[in-house]
This record gives sequence, structure tokens and C-alpha cells, in this order.
Amino acid sequence: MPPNATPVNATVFACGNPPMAAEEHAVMARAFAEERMMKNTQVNAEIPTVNVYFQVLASSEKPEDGWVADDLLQKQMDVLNDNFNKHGIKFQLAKTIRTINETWARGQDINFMASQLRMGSYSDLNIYLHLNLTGGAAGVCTIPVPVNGAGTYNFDGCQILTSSLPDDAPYTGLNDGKAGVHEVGHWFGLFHTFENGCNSPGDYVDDTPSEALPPGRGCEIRNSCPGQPGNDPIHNHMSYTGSDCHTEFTLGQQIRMHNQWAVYRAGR
Ligand SMILES: [Ca+2]
Ligand SMILES: [Ca+2]
Ligand SMILES: [Zn+2]
Repeated sequence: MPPNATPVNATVFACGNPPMAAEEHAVMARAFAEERMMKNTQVNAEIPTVNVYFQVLASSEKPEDGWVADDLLQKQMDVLNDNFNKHGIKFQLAKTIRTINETWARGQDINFMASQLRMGSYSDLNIYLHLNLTGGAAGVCTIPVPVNGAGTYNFDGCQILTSSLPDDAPYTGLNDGKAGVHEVGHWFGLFHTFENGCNSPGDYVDDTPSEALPPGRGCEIRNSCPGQPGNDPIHNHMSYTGSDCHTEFTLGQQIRMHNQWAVYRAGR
């Protein structure tokens, strides 16, 4: 392979999602206030089994060029279900689409890519698998927004590195599928637990302790915001600690995901 075709084997978890924008602050503040008023009664709001479209972007039909085998995709499905089922969210594989396109496999021109490839409705999840992503991220994903024509709709979905899939060869790297779990958390309207650093209201979720921005790596217990209650949420999927530390969503995040689904994705 030419030098620029070497797949990125991410070993440190990082995500390409930017800090919360001003309009997102407004949306989250409203959700936060509404959930408090409802006293969390919508925790069991039904989410139908979510269809997953895997969009495999490869530079050739060789496995090392991103042509991911079905069993590996099934393992990623299993990791998603293992981590979301306990929160009332289930996934089923709808279709796998494999596309040979060197540019897209390298994470370039992805808006045009999505406009060409995205499948299903706004309640269906497209997961794009790339050899590289901009800035060395392991993934990036859209958050739910009001559907306003094909423009917003087409760009909806998650991008993750092929090397973050839960397996070894030929894609070494994170190897646990947790990057996918984190990105799908964004797809359901969750933000990073270090949003706003130590400043209230943090990520607008009550039961995720604040952590400094950016949080430290590694799974050791720490308290980067001593002025705020609780130790850092090192085991939270929406933290940056390291995907091997990531084991949980909180009840508050579960409620947020269900409510964001009901507001933005259900029936759309
Ligand atoms: Ca919080
Ligand atoms: Ca603290
Ligand atoms: Zn993220």
C-alpha cells in the first residue's frame, strides 16, 4: 500500500464530535428541564427495535483494505445489543452495503458519501466503517435534530473506524466495539460527560458527575472536579477515558435517549 493508505489503528479512544454548540445548549437545557418536571416517568417509553445499516467503505475487496466480513459486523451488533439492551434499546441488522471507494474509505468527502449511500428513515441507524477518519478520531456521529428535508436527513449516522470493531486481525486497534457504542450514544442525543468541564450544567444529565475538559486517560479513580459531587465518570461510555474502561450508561442517560428518540426519531 502507498503510505497514505495505511489504516489508522487507533489505540486511544477519541471522538470527532465537537463541543456542544449554542443551539444544542438550548435544546439540552429544555430536555433537562422537561425530564425533571416529568420526574423521569418516561423511562420506559418504547423504542422499537432499531434497524442498522452497515455501510462498509473499502479501498478493495481485500480484508486489510476494509472489506469487513459478516461475522465481524455481527460481533459489533452483539456489542451494541450487550450495552444498550439493558436500557430498553435493541438493534437488528437490516442490511450490509459494501462500497469500494478509496476517498470515502479514508474518511474524506463524507457528506457527499452520505448523500449517496444513506439508507432507511430517520429512525434507522447507518453505521459507516472507515479505514481513517479526520483528526485521528475513532468515530464521529450526528445527534438527532428536527428533520428539515434531505439535507439534515442524509447526513444522519455514525462513522467509526474499521479498526475499532471487536476483533483482532486484520484490524488491530481498539478491538472492543466500544467506539461504536459511544457514537451510537450520540445518535440517541447524548453528549460527552466532560461537556462544559467542571461548570454546571455539564452534559445536562443529572447523574453523570462532571469531569474536567479534556478528561484524563486510563481507568484509575479520580476527581478532576473537586468542587462538583462525585468522582469522574470513568466507566461511562460517553467519557474519553479509554474504551476499555467504558461499561455503562446511567439512568439519566437512558431517560435522555428515550426522550430524544420520542421527540426526534420516532415515526420519522
Ligand atoms: Ca452530568
Ligand atoms: Ca467531582
Ligand atoms: Zn463522542
